[in-house]
Amino acid sequence: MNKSNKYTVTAALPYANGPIHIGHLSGVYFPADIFVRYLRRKNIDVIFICGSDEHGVPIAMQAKKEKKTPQEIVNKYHKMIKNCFNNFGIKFDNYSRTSTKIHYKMSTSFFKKLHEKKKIFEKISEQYYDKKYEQFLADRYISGICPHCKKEEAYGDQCEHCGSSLIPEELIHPKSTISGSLPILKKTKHWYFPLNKYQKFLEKWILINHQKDWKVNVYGQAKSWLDKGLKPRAITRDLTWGVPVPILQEKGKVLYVWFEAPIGYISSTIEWAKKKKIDWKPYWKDKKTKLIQFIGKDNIVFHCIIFPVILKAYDSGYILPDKILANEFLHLENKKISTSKKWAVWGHEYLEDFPNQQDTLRYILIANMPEKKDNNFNWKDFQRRNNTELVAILGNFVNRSLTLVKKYNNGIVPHPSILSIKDQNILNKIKNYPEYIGNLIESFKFKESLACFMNLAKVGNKYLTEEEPWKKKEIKRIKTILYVSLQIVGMLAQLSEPFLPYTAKKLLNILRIKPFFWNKIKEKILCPGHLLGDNTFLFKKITNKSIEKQIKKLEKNNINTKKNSK
Ligand code: B3M
Ligand code: ZN
Repeated sequence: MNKSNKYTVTAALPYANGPIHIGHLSGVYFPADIFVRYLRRKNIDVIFICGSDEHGVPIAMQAKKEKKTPQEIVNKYHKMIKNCFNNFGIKFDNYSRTSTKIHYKMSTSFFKKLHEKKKIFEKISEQYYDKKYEQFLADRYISGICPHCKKEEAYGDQCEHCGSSLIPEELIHPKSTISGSLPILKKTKHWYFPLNKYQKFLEKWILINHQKDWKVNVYGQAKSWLDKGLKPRAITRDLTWGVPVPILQEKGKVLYVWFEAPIGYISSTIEWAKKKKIDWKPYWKDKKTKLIQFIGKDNIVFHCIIFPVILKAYDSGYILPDKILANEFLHLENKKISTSKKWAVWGHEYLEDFPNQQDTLRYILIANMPEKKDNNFNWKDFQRRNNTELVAILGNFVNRSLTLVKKYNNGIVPHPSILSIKDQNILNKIKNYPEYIGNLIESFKFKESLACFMNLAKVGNKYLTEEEPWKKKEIKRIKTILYVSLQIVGMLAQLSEPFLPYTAKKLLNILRIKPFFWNKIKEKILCPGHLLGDNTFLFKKITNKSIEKQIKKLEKNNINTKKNSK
């Protein structure tokens, strides 16, 4: 990683149609936050960009469900989502929303320029229409049998069962999701982006340039799209909620949310740069800048195929993503997470029940991150990992070390005497951890990087248990052991931030040290003679009672939603 290069890191813009749950956190936002926190600690010029996606059918549908206006819905959830990220320590440089003026300006300027330069074309076609509601049925307004997996209730844009991207015409036995009735066909005019014209360009960029350095799931999906051959795709919709198509006088046509939302990354950057009074362009147009995008698995084609060619067609020097990272799905108690079925753990509710235990959830979700395959979250495992790993290993080691230093050396880092071979080995070994962990984070192996961090805590815990300083007669030896232990504690304090930012802060405070730049973390973190601060517990045990409460809550939600759907 070259220090002079800038990084623009984006995280998928969540739809402002519901609160954030553990699936979002483990799939997109925690990995992105680890990566960015690490880059910041490397003193790299990085911006972390996100915002709420406030348009599209999902918003309009939620509004109908809650009997509110779409505007009320996005206001409500934008606030909730923003708070949730904030409360979990996900530190964006800018968290915007796609209803801002600047976003309207940016997204319409993209459309206008593509239109002027004839990079898009218009076409009249017959599309499904709900006669009762007098509405065209795009995307999630229409459902039917998936032509690929044959499961029912596939949407007009995607089958949630097999993940295929669809267009309404492909659905078998389509029906309106608003009225349940059979749709009729009606003529309408739309603008299309000729993806097919960019087939060659994408093949070179993805299949040749990125075959090796993109994640298998991302590369695989992009390749399968290219293998099937790209077709023109509509970039407008007959809807009233969204960014109006700029070249039209009449109302009722808006930009397709997947055309406009990714431009939101740029709008959010501009908003940030304005506040900072700096130039946004180097973050999007400097060839040396790396654009890294963290997204959900169901957003892959939009980020690998559609957004890049829109940037390319717009032709004003935008960089293309260097990496697009998507995880697989996280399940909850072995069942698919579902907001509508209330089968989820929501971030804000978690914090009500486990206040100040953000890092516990961060830890468990990173440790179970579905990096290569789907993974599962269950409450018993959550409790077990908290109690046997965070409390019993990391917390216990730190606490024992500090208590002993208080007892034997008044809370002052002792001077070591003669180091045993084991002591030396440990001191030598720990100085490699910043690099080990750093390399894993740079390769987007977040689970492994956390395991490596925990391994360091295990090394410390084992050392202290084996050396048993409390049983030693010679104070010199006791102090030497405590010196070595404290170096491990110091290293843990320096390295914990990307994963456990709240714990890192506590630990640095207890030790009365500042965070070092990652490359400057040396083996001697705590110098002899340094006075440590007051010890506090880092983690709390999680009781059976609190876990049973969570399990009951899930079951109750589940029963209620089953009843309601009957
Ligand atoms: N809002 C999809 C989602 O929340 C979508 C991502 C947009 S990224 C530009 O799953
Ligand atoms: Zn399917």
